[in-house]
Amino acid sequence: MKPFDTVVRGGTVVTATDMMRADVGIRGETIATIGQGLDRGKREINAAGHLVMPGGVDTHSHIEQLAASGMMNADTFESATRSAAFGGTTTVISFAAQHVGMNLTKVVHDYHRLADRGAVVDYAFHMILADPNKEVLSRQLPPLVRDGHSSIKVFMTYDRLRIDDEQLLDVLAAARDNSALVLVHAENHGMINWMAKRLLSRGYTEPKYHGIAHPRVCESEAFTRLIACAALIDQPIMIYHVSTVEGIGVIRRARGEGIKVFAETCPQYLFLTKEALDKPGLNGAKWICSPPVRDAADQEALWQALALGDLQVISSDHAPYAFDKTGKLVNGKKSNFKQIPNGLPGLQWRLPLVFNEMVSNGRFDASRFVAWTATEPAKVYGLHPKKGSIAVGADADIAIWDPKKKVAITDRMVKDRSGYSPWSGRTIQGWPVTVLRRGQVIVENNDIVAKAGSGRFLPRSAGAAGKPLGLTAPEFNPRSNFHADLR
Ligand code: DUC
Ligand code: ZN
Ligand code: ZN
Repeated sequence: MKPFDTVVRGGTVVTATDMMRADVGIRGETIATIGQGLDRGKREINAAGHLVMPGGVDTHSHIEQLAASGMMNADTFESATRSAAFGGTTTVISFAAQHVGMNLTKVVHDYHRLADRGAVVDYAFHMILADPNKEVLSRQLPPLVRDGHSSIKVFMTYDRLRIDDEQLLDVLAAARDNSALVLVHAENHGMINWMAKRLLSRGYTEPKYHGIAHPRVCESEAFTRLIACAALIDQPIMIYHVSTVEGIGVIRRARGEGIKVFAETCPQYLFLTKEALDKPGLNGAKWICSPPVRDAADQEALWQALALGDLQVISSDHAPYAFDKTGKLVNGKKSNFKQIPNGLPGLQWRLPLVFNEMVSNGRFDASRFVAWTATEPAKVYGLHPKKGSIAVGADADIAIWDPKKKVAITDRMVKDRSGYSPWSGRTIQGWPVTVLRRGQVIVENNDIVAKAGSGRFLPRSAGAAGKPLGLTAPEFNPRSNFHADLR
């Protein structure tokens, strides 16, 4: 038998279902053996006292992306994925963002070029469709899905990106025809703009009013409409960044009725409340994201929804903007909340924050942590079993966590290009001290040692999550629609 290239020895291996004292033997890029007393490897990593977990899978991150505001966000693929690796994440899915008038094939090609030269962790793309016309849906989309871009993201709000209900139905139908999952930013656009105008016209311009401009009901209303559209087409959907009790209620009811709805939330909704935006001057801009952060009762409801399986994934929604004129303050120091780009940096912080709450504070256990941050996202998006678990034959993407290490978060620690952490001032316990990507150590001794461009594209098919239920709405059934052929 060939010797192991690397043995991670003496740690506690954690999967989404089990925890066991075991060594992990790696040959080449994959996990060859999990067991006790493995033969020596060419390289030995002592994991005694540490947790040996799959590298995180972050399936919602905006990288080097032209955003809704028309601006580029702060990161390059290199800076974003270095920050991800430093925080224990070894796979990211970011976006290839089509804006109105753009050719989708070219868009996807261009994002590939950026990732190919910069990424230090493995990556895939969701395709954002802002202009789902006939040419895009019938000619450009099918070969792109076949090439491994098996998820389509759409927005129900944001002036430059949003699609209306008719376009949403077109996208859902095209996704069904091509076996792709549909991911949605679901908020009621009209309510947001109406509220914003009312606030601004009365002089309420500060960052804290951003949250007030996104009434809670704009989430549950959009979820309801979205789910009705998805059920009509029988197309599975993923609802992004759930933030409210009411939104959870809509998802729970739909899932209870057997509709195929997946959903995620993010650390900002689990750990922040709207008071975070109530800072002097424009300082609250650092915490402006959409949907906005809400209240303590929403946080509890989100944890409960995760526990009950109504939400399956915790992603970062990484969308970094520096707190200066290249980012949050692009419209000057007198900006109103509508003029501030939306988004928080998150790739570096997602896992440590969630680990701190779930494992160190004892809210759940390490297996659940692995499930919601690695295994489930990998399954939903067609990356499992290659990614998202410690298993024989899987890619050797491993984060070795010191569960005792205390870290006081400061802006100086930031590896992305936002220049600040929304979490500065918090102390957390637990940190991924050593990170391997496909068998290669990419983080050790507080240092990132991966080369730009060493990350690899991960073509995916939609897998079980994207498979329609096979339920036909009466209007599509020739037996109850006067024999019309509508499929
Ligand atoms: N909201 C989004 O929909 N995308 C990026 C960041 C944000 O706050
Ligand atoms: Zn969004
Ligand atoms: Zn997003």
